[in-house]
Amino acid sequence: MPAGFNPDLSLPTLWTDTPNAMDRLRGLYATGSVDDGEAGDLAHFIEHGWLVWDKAIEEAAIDQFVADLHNLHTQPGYYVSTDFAHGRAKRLNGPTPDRKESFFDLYVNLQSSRAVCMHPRIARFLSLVFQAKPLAFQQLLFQTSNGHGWHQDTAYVVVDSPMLLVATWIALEDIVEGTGELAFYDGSQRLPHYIFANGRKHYDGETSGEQYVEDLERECQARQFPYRRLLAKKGDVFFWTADLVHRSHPQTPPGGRSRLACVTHYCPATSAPHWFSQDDTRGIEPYFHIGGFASSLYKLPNLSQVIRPIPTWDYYE
Ligand SMILES: O=C(O)CCC(=O)C(=O)O
Ligand SMILES: [Fe+2]
Repeated sequence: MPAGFNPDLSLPTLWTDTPNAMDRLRGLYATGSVDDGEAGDLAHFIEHGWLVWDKAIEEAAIDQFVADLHNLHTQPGYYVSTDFAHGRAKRLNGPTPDRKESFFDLYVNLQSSRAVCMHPRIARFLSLVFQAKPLAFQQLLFQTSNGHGWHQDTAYVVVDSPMLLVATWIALEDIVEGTGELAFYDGSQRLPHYIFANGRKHYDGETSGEQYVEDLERECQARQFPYRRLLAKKGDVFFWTADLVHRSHPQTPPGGRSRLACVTHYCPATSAPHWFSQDDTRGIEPYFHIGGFASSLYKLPNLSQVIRPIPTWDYYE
């Protein structure tokens, strides 16, 4: 079967993505499981597929994270980044500062990353959505926009139960229009499931990237989902659910300007990222009883010291 939308398919989802989610929310509210503010946040998340909190992360926490980011080069070989400079997938960091590439899973070695992406307020909201504690399992620290085209994270961020996924996008500076700000189609989490030629929701490596992008955009426009751009301020937190269609808004010249943001993907701790099938990356590091961390790049649990990534053939020094 060629890739495309399948209106007949139904998969287990977060309760917030079920058709009767508002009834379920009424139950949580009536029994005192959520307060007024949380009920409002959940209602917005249910209806729109996203939620934004203004200035939810304390300035000092963000500043510490950014300071640590600018010091990564003092520990060469400990951090994994993209390698757009050489047209490759990944590299280990070197001894000189890098202000362009995106860094993966900084929560493994930086307490300042954990404090931001597993902020107690974030962990609490995710626990309500998951009805389990959150497991953060994939993070990208963007220094500039990578120019991602339209996608749903379910295509690239793979959980054993694919719809049990939420992400945050946390602004580490005031985001300037034209620098590739996050953009999304409001309500697009309600599209029918997009199924690749492999019969799954994750990208099959065969369908052309352009076709996928065009299919998503055409369907969102046909349904008249409003197009929105996130001009976030430092400390703002944006949540989105598994299938919300989003991208980097195209940059205006000059490209490559700073757009400091931390994106983290979470699943309920009762689920598992697909790579838990490999023994050496299956570990979970608990975090103050509010959540946990896993990483496909490092062997956890071990947050008591700074650790190196598991060596693989596809890193370049
Ligand atoms: O920050 C962006 O522009 C998009 C990031 C994204 O889509 C992701 O990491 O899932
Ligand atoms: Fe994404």
